[in-house]
Amino acid sequence: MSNRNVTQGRTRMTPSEAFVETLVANGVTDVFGIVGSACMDALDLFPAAGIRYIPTVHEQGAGHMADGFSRIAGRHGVCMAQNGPGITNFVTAIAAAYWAHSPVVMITPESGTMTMGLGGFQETEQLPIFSKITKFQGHVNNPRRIAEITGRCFDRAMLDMGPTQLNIPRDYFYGEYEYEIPQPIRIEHGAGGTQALQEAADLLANAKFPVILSGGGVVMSNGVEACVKLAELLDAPVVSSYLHNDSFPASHRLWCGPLGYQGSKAGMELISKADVVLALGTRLGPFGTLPQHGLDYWPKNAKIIQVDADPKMLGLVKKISVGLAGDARSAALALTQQLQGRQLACHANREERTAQIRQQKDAWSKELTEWTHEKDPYSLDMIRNAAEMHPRQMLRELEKALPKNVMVSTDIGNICSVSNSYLRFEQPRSMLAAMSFGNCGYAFPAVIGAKVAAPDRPAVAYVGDGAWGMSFGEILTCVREKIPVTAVVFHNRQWGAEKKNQVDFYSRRFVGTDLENPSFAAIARSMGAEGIVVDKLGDVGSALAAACEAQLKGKTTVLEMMVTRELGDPFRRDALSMPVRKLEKYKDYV
Ligand SMILES: Cc1ncc(C[n+]2csc(CCOP(=O)(O)OP(=O)(O)O)c2C)c(N)n1
Ligand SMILES: [Mg+2]
Repeated sequence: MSNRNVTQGRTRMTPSEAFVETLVANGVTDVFGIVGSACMDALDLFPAAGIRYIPTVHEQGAGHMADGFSRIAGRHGVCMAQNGPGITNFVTAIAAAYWAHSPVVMITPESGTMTMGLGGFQETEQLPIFSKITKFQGHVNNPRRIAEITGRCFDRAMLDMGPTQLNIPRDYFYGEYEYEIPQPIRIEHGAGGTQALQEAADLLANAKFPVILSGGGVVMSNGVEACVKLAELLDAPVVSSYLHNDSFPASHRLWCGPLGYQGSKAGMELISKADVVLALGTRLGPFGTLPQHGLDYWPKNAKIIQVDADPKMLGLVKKISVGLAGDARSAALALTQQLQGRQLACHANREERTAQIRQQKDAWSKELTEWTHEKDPYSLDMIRNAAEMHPRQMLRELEKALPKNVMVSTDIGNICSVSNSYLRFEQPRSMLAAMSFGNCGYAFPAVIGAKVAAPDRPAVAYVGDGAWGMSFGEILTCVREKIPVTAVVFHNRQWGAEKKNQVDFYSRRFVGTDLENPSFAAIARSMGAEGIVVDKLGDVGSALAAACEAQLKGKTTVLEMMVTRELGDPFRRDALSMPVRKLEKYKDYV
């Protein structure tokens, strides 16, 4: 039997007890990691405190699971591991969480204070490694402060929306002291400056073609409804920021799809016409607004109103007219209130704008349906006589079969990126992606964490075969811990996204990009999951539906999708140059 009542008032207890009580005070129910002796004294108390400890295959997986958990639950994701190698295995996952603004608390026990610096067992300096990828690092410098500093790490992860590190010398779990378990401090972000709100409202009131760019901050602040209200008041088209496709309901007449890599042409066409853009809850990261589909769509002469909870993001990447340091939801509500009952310039051309939205959306939808395969020379060569499915057609079938309240995570790869055009959601906290850190191997562990946060929702990961090699070990976690999810693996026998660069810039000289794979379905079955090979378009929808159904019975399924080697547009056309060779021996490598 567990007891979730937190000890009140100053009480004598051990540091392990104070630490665990502080986790409970912060609502922690699940911790991901791999056991180690360094924190075992505290771990021993988890069951009694009502905390589930979920052992993973790799600490990177645990970090991504904590990240996925936090994004779906809207509260902390927690991971913990052994000092030294267990902690260094967290690096990639914490960097991803940092750029995704996920409130992950990473607990890093470190070597004991009496041997530190002597180069003993599993010793490394654990704070510098994470100094640039955490919002706050709490180091317990005295066991009497373990509750205080643990509490602060939880407070700061929410306040600054990002990962924090709780570093505890392993000998500081022992002893006996007086503690008061701190109450969590949760600070409400306001709507932004009064004058800035006034200026923003004036800009919107006078705008002839306002467009709302709805970002991750809208999801994180539970602000989708507020964003919908404001959009309806203005009748403004709404585009989502890159990989935040769940920041506006896709069935809404004002929804125009995501911007950025493999995003919606309709959204891009419409924002290019804007005279005022309200960038709501987005840092306007540089990758998210790169030209796409041959469209350099960012409206350079438009007035930009940017709302971000982190004031340092305001005007950092794009020139802005007004900056609101505030919460996306509060800002949307405040702007709606200010604009209600006011004369709005955009109401004069409402019909014309509504027609444009409809026309752009219809055109893009038609184009997507007709875009059955890639048409560049390499892709045409690859699909000649190929029996496998075209990735785009397969993605369209998946899109149609995704259950209504599904959570989808996507990895980094060519097909995963193309899927951006085929992922629409009705509710927030539904899409998980590796975001701007862009690490392969993210999607599968992230969706496992998501499933722990929302066991009743279907959970689906889209993963390329290369990235799958990095992450499929976590099937064991699904099976051992009974966390049923569905992995859709795009088997194209290549590190496709990188191969695309070799096609475009290196005359199809393929170095390190071809993959020979075993049967991923058979591997899944040998690990205790279900494994299904799908090689016909007609089977895609039913296979996905069955796999989602199987989650209800506790079954994890790997769908191995046999697809051609064709490739969509590359990630970084902006960042590569045609090769130049000066030495005779390399002269042919152009
Ligand atoms: C950890 C990591 N290593 C390397 C890369 C570089 N990279 C980006 S996409 C990609 C290829 C992905 O291949 P796959 O998962 O098979 O998907 P595909 O592109 O074939 O659809 C690689 C290697 C990366 N993003 N992350
Ligand atoms: Mg691949």
